[in-house]
Amino acid sequence: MKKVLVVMGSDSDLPVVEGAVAQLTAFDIPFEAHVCSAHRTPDYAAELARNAAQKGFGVIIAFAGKAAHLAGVLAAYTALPVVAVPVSARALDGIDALLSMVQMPPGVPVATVAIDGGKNAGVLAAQILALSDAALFDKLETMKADMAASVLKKDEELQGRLK
Ligand code: RP5
Repeated sequence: MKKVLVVMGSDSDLPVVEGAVAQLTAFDIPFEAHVCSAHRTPDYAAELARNAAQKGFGVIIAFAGKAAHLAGVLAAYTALPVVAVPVSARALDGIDALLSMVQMPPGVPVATVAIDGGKNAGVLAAQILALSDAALFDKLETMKADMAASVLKKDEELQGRLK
């Protein structure tokens, strides 16, 4: 199976990164995680992205807050799909990072998930890898069925309480 490359702009992003890592682990998806800043270590960012495909990665997930250029810079150096996670910071609650990530120029997209949406980044990365992995696709279908069952159970309980 292809691996997922997880890149965060700072170790202060770790609480959000953990949501994605938990999801990748739950699906038994191999991954590597690195701290690498688009602004503080631009050469390292270029190196990670340039070498990712040949190192067996199939998807990159990039986490950054504030003026969040990491996902876009990684996408500039690779044809692999990049999932972008805006991380909330105190001043602007993540709107700054969200807008930085979502407004990419034509030809260089990144797939931006919700502010602090680490879990969904893990799920989306799994969905991309599942295009060529039937066993992983089955796990995703099971996850969706479990979610549906959980909502239906809550609906049933609500009906009981309202009687
Ligand atoms: C961004 O700036 C990082 O992704 C982080 O979200 C934010 C603050 O970084 P630190 O000052 O905590 O290293 O580049």
